Amino acid sequence: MTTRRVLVLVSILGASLGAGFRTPAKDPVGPPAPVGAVPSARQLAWQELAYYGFVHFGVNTFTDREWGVGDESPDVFAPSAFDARQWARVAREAGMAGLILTAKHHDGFCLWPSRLTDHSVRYSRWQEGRGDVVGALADACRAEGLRLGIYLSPWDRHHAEYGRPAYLEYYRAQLRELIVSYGPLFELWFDGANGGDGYYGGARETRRIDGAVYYDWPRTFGLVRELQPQAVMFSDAGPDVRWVGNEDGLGFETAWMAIDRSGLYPGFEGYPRLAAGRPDGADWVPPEVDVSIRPGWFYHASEDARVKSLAQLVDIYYASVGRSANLLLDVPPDRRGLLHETDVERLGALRSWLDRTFGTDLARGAGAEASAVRGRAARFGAARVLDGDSSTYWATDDGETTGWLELRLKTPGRFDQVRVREAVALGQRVEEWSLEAETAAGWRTLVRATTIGVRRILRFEPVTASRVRLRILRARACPAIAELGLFLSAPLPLPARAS
Ligand code: FUL
Repeated sequence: MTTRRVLVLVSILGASLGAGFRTPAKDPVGPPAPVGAVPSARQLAWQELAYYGFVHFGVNTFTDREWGVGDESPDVFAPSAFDARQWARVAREAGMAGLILTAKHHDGFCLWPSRLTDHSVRYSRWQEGRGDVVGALADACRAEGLRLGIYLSPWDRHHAEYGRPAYLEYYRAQLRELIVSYGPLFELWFDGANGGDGYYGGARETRRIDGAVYYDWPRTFGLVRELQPQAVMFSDAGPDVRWVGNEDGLGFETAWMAIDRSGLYPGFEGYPRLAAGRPDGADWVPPEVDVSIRPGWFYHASEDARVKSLAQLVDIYYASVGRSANLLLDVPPDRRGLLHETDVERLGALRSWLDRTFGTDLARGAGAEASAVRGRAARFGAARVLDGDSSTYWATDDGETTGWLELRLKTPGRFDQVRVREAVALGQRVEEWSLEAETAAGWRTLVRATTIGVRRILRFEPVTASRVRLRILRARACPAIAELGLFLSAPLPLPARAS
């Protein structure tokens, strides 16, 4: 036996003997009690996705509209080089976790060969009626390792029975068709828009519905829960994910994951006023930021020169993912049925910028200590914010709602942003915090902010330091901080100067 092997054996024996003789250390405290509303397992999983894509595609792509009237002939839908695999490949390369497709927009045209209507790809000359956009995208997502989500517009400007009970039977049957035919879905998207007028089977009139009662949402939500229990459902009213209240890519600086769902429904008037959430809201319903890479949701050749710049996309990333929301970025396929070259280039530029910025966490390998540690237990120690595991955390004792956590970098690092995450399984706790660094000129406050939530990323002037302190200034209960990272922005190309 080599000396090394003997040493290993001795140390194993020693460890097991030691364990046998020692009185097991009593864990003096358990985890902090949750505060307020807490996420479900499906919400916790969804929150980790952070960034995925929206695909608006349908008759509008060919009529150059944003809202189709509902009288479009199925033959209008005629992509010349349809390739859902290209969408999925681009999305994967862009770092997106999945794609959500408008299986049916307000015009009522179905992108899958539904058995319930003649207003679908089945009645189109495209692929001799054998085409199935939803099926093709489901296959493409599976092949590229992406998740699939479905947008099924409740408002249907084609259907003759819209506004009456018979339409609801149809809507739920459509939903059932989709959720049993295309494998697991990660998100169902229930839009709240309703403009009133439409084709409605030829009636061409205005139909007003009472959004609070007409759709009987609890039944629809129940159907999804029953058949796709892992899927989250989005609407102004959740139940799992809520609208952020604008289409500009802007999350809230002070963002609470909880709201009061009671009385809300998709299309609730005045919803944007409630969109920031409330610290003591009864229901955990985190926000999703939906925004398009172009001015419109659908493709319009006239907007080819108005694809958002890398700098705009970067700002949107910070204002959404950086403010405790998920980012749903729309990239609409063109009339070929392909994502346009400009959009593809821009998504790639964003991915590479994000990789270069967040690829190196300057806090990795740092020493960590805190003003106090819950029960002095290692499992709640300061080092937990550096272990890359969002389920472990630094916490203080009950009632200790302020404190600091200091990182000592091995060598001074230059950084201009911080990413902080709370252990949100225990509810959202922090109300105010700051970040300080010891610079050549002494300790300086780099940033001061309110909520953290799932993740908060804040930028500031670049600084070089080796000691950095996260200060919790106010919290609803003892803080539980899951992760803390420091990063330096990759350079952004200068905007092209107008000639
Ligand atoms: C809105 C719709 O009216 C738009 O057409 C688009 O689908 C957007 C994402 O939601 O409410």
